[in-house]
Amino acid sequence: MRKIIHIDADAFYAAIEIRDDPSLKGKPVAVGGTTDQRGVIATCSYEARTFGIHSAMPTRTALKLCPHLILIKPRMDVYRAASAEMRRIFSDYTSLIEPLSLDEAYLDVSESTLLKGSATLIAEEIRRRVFAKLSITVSAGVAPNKMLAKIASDWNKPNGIFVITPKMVDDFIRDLPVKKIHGVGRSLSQKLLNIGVERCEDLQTIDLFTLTQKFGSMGPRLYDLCRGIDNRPVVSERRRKSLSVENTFSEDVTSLDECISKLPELIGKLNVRLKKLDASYIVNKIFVKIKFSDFTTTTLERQGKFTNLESYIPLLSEAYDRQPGKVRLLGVGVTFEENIDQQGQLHLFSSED
Ligand code: TTP
Ligand code: MG
Repeated sequence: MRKIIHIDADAFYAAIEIRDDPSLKGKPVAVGGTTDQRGVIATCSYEARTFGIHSAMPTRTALKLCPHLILIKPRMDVYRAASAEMRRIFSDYTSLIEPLSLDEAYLDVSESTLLKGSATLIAEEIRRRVFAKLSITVSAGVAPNKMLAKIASDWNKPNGIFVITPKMVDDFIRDLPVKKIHGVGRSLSQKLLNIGVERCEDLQTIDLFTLTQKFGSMGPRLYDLCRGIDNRPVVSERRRKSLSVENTFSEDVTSLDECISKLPELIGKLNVRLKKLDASYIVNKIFVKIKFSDFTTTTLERQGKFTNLESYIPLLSEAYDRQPGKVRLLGVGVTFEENIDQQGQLHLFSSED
């Protein structure tokens, strides 16, 4: 029997903003884009949620629901740093950590002997330590598998914990609405409702063959999940060594200037993907890759940490000059500092030094 903890910070981005500006405490606060057409809410405080505001809602709509909503621009660097701090705390209990996003992770503490091997005590201690270190609250779910742990962390949110012991699983799952299962979205839960299935107990009455006929590859998974069975392991994130974005053009690009004109879009995409990584990823080199029309490929890298146009243009010019001509594909990328462990600690000296 495994012991899995799911940790999920409460109103994460908003909580960080309120922490850094206590005058916001108790007020409806949202973090997100401005009111132009594309602006959406990333998240909001629980006070703002009472107005019906939620993640992914257009900012305009949110302001209609709550005209005195305090809107704050996201500060991703600060959120990433907080995320790395949280993971550092998790790593004191297990190395089996699977982050789902900046504020969410599964921990497999089955092998941990700390706190008498009690997953509940570990989860409580993690919640206390995150609050002491970061002044934000996280909720925790403790259960024998990932599916149940994730449901449990939501059960007493915010600032709560819920434990599903192996003995409780059968009773707990029976009453559970199927839409609470991670992966059962709105359309699937509607389909299930159409055949009279609302709770897991209802789903348990349908045999595996019928489920597979009706729901394809999701069938066997539903069969297990509605019985509280989920054997997916907690998989630690493999550390990336590099990150790049490339584009194969529908028509060859024929000059350096034209290549340069393709850079802003590529760099933009690269930066979007870089922002999603936690603060333990530190860029140490940037590179460009060119594939010419004869399929020969060249890459050129340079020490540097800035992923902007000014940094990439000289690199691209130099790489292009190696074989001026037609270009099929252009890529931009970065490599990361490698002497960093999963907890974001920099190890500059190896044991031989
Ligand atoms: P969530 O954990 O889904 O939300 P939350 O932490 O704000 O609130 P709670 O867990 O208490 O319900 O997401 C974590 C962060 O990810 C969130 O603070 C902002 C960001 N996010 C977005 O940018 N867009 C989104 O659509 C969602 C769901 C989250
Ligand atoms: Mg959260």
